Amino acid sequence: MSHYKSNLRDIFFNLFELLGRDEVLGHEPYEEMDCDTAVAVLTEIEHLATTKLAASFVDGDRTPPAYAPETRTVTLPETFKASYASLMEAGFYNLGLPAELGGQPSPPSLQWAANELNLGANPALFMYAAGPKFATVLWFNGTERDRRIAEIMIERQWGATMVLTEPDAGSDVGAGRTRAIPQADGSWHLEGVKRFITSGEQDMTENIIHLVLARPVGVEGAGGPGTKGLSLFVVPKHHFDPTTGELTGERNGVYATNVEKKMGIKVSTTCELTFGDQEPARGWLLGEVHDGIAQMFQVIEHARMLVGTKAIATLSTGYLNALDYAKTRVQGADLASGGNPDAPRVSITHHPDVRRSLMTQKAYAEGLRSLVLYTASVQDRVALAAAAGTTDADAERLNDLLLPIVKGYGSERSWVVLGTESLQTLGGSGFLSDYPLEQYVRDAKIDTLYEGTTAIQGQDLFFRKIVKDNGQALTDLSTQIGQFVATETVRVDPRASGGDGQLKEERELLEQGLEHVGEIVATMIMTLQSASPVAPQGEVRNIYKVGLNTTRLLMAMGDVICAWLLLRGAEVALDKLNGELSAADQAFYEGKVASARWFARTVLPKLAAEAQIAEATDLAIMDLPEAAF
Ligand code: ST9
Repeated sequence: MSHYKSNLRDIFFNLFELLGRDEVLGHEPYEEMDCDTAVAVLTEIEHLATTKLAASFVDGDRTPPAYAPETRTVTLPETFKASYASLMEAGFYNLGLPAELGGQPSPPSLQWAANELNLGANPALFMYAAGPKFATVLWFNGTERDRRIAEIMIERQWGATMVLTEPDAGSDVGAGRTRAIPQADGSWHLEGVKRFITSGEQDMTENIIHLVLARPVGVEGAGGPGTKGLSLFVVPKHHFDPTTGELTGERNGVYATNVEKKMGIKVSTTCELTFGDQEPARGWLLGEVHDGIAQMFQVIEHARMLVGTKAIATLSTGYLNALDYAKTRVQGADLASGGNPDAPRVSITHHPDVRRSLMTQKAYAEGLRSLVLYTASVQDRVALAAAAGTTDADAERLNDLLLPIVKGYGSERSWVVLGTESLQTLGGSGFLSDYPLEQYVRDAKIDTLYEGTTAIQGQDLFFRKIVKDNGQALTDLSTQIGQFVATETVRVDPRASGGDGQLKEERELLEQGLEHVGEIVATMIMTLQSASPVAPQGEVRNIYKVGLNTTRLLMAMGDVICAWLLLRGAEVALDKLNGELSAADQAFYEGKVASARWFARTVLPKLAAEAQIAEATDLAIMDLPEAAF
C-alpha cells in the first residue's frame, strides 16, 4: 500500500473554486491546457505519484546511496532508479518548459499543483529530475551555445545542480572562495571545494550540469568581494560535443569527494564537490561576469518555492495517514462516559484532544496548500504579462513578498505540526518505522534549513521584501485582506451554532490579526529608523531589536495570510453548502468551513501576544556575556 496519501480534491478546490484558475487555463498562451486537460493531467500525475513514485520512498531511506571514495562515485538503490525512470518516461517535466524547448506551456499554478503530488510521494526523486527545469536557466540567460546545451540537457535528460555553498560560506554566500581562472580558449578553470550540493553525484543520468558560483581572478573589474563578485559557470561532469551532446569520453575535473550521512531524505545525495584537484575543472561563463548572484537567484527563488511545497506536501500526507490511523485505532472509553470501566471502547477520533490535533493538522495542511497555490496564482500573473511582452510589477513584488513566507513559514509550521501532532496521533506506533510518520519528520526537517534557513527567510522578508520595497507589496496584500474583512456577506452556514452564520467572529479575528501584524511591522520600522546613525539620538545597536523579531514577523504574517485564504475558502464552501450536494461534497465543504473557523479561533488570537512581545523587545540578551548562555 502506498505511503502517499494525496489530496487532489483540495487541490482542485484551490485551483478552480478558490483561485478561479479557469480564467487562465484554456486561454492564451495556454490554449491547449484547458481545465479538463489540467484535471486529466493532475489525475494522471496523482496516480503515478501514488504508485510508481511512492514505491521506492521507504527503500531510498533504508538503503541509502553507497559512496565509493576510491572512484568518487555513488550507487543509488535499484528501486529508486526504477521510480526515476517512471518519472522521466511520463514526461510531465515538460509542463514547466517553454514551447521552444518542447514544453507544454502551462500556468505556474498548475505546475505547483503537480509538483505537490510529486514532492509528497518522493521528494528526492523530484529533485533529481530537475535537470530540464535547470536547462531553462541556460536558455534564458545564455548565448546560442548555451541555448543548444539547454536543448541537449532536455533531449538527453541530464541531471543538474545548483552549487553555491562552501565549507565556510553557507548563509553567507558572498564568503565563497572558489576561484575561476580564465583560459585562452574562452573556458575557465575552477578551483575550490563546495559543500552540501544536492544531487551532486548519482548514477541515473548520462551527465550532470553543475551551475557553479565562483569568483573570477585576474579579470579587471571582476571577482570583487561579496556576492556581487561572483559569476555563474556551467561545469559539466563529463565533457561533451556542444552541438550534438555526444560525450567525448573525457572526464571533467569536478568530483564528489564526500557524500554526507544525514538525519533524513537519505536517498538525496548531499555532496562535497571538489574542483580541479585532479584534472582541470573546465567551465563556461553564463552571461556576464557580474550576473552570477542574480542568475543564481533565479534558481534559488524557484527552489525556495519548491522547498515550501515539499514541506506542505509532506504535512498533508502526514495528516491523512494520521487520520486513517485515528479512525481505526480503538483505545479508551468516551470521555463523557464518566469513568465507567464497562463503557464501550471507542476509536480515538472520539477523544477531544485527538480531534484538536487532527483539526490542527487539517487546518495547517489546507492553509499552507492555499498559501502555495495562491502564490502560484500570483506567478500566473507574472507569466501572463511576460507572455504578452509586458511586466506586471505589482505581481512580481507580491510574489517576492510571499516567497520567504512559503519557504520559511511553510517549512517551520509543517515540520512542527508533523512532529507534534501527526506523529503523535499514532502514539508509540508513530515512532516505529512500520509507519511513514517518523520518516516524514526526518525528511521534512531539512526544509527549514536548506535554500536559506528560516532566519534568512525572516531577514529577506523584512529587509528586502518590506523595507527595500518601501512596503508596497505589503500594503497591496494588507489592502486585499482588509477588503475581505470589510465585505458584508449574506452567506449563512446552516450548521453554525451560536454565531451569526456569516463567519463574523472569524472576520473580526482576522481584522485584529492583521492589525497586530501591522503593529509588529511598525515597531520594527521605527526601531530600524532609531538605529540610523543620522537619526536624533540614533543608536546603531537598536538594529539588534529588529533582528530579534524578523522570524516573529515571518511567522505572524504566515498565520494571517493562511487565515485569510482559509476564510475565503470557507465562504466558497458556505455557498456550496446552500445547494444540493453529494454526501462526499457535503462532508468536504463542512470540513473546509470547520478548518477555517478552527484556524481563526485558535491561531489568530496568539498574534496579540506576538505584537506585545515585539514592542517590548529590549537588548538584554544582546548585552548578556556569551559565558552566561
Ligand atoms: C541548497 C539546495 O540549499 C537545496 C535543495 C535544492 C533543490 C534542488 C532542486 C531545485 C530545482 C531548481 C530548478 C531551477 C529552475 C529555475 C528556472 C528559472 C529560469 N530574491 O541582499 P544582498 C540577489 S542551495 C532575488 O546584498 P548579500 C540580488 O541579485 C544553497 N534576488 O545579499 C541582490 O542584488 P540586488 C541555498 C536576491 O548580503 C544580490 O543577491 N543557499 C534575493 O550579498 C545581493 O543581495 C541560500 O539560499 C532574493 N530574495 O548575501 C543562501 N536576495 O540587491 C542563503 C538576494 O542588487 N543566504 N538577491 O538586487 C541568503 O539568501 C543571503 O541573504 C544572501 C546574502 C546570500 C543573499
